[in-house]
Amino acid sequence: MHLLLINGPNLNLLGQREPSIYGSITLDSIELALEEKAKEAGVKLDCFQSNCEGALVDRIHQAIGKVDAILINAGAYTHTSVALRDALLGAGIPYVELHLSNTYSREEFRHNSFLSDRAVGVVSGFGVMSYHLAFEGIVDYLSEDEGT
Ligand code: CA2
Repeated sequence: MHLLLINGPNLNLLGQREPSIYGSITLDSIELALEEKAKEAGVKLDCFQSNCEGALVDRIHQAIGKVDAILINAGAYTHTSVALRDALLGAGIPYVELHLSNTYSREEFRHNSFLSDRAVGVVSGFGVMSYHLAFEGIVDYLSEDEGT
């Protein structure tokens, strides 16, 4: 099983700014912990972060035919990007949308997602744990597929 974790704009600042909203753990340590978890589960995990919409689209295209599923925290692009939606649907790769914060308890503009209606699942509001829950959820989902 091969997974790709994608993080969008500003998530490289994790642990350095606004700890009251996003926590004090850095993106590097989130990725390291997930890589460790993936290793234990016998899963290959690639990680990618960019602040640029086009770079995120390009990375999704590169995953076509190579990756079984994508875990994506698209950051603010979640609420704005038809291009990311088109890339994910065009790639035909199952994906999980995830967020550190509960976007529904925040400003109204964060209540819309261009990704969630076609996601396998959405995890929002559990801080760093959202990444772990998304990982476990998609591994379980893909394992059930393998069994049928
Ligand atoms: O809760 C999430 O994970 C979000 O995807 C985070 C995005 C926000 O636009 C979404 O509505 C919800 C923002 C990421 C910004 O990350 C920062 C981290 C530290 C300091 C400043 C920004």
